[in-house]
Amino acid sequence: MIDHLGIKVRNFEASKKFYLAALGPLGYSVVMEFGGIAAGLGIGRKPDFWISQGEPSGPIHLAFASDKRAPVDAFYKAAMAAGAKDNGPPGVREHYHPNYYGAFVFDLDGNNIEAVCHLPQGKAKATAKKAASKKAAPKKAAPKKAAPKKNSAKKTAKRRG
Ligand SMILES: N[C@@H](CCC(=O)N[C@@H](CS)C(=O)NCC(=O)O)C(=O)O
Repeated sequence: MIDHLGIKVRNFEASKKFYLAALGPLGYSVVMEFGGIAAGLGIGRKPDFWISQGEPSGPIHLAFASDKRAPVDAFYKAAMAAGAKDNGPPGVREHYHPNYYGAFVFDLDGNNIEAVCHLPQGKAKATAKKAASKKAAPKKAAPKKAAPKKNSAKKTAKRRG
């Protein structure tokens, strides 16, 4: 499992603004920042995507996962409004698999950035509902079996004898 990934960006502040806008719909924010030259973005408190000032080593392809399709649409819209170049609007890419719903943009340095949902439409909602109902009504613990009475076998044996 990949823990985190970092890329160099030519203009740190511009790219920070870009990624905040583009990844906001996926739940990302800036979690850590160092001296205005490096920032770690993530969902919650753990950064898994870092940008730092420097010369990009070459265009990379990076995909961010979403468990719903709507955030993929929102990612594309936000990224385009924040200065991205189009590399493929939101939609199913059946050549990867029948439920591969992705959107592709080129970021400010020409990296191919994607948001992708692998779940069939409607499935994510159903899964979320299931999880919520499990939380609301946790399974009751199975009742404990009554402990056998001590020496009951012996007593029975005595009575018989
Ligand atoms: N314009 C294409 C972009 C597809 C794309 O970039 N796919 C990724 C794999 S999911 C890829 O080929 N990456 C290789 C690269 O960027 O060099 C689309 O809209 O489907």
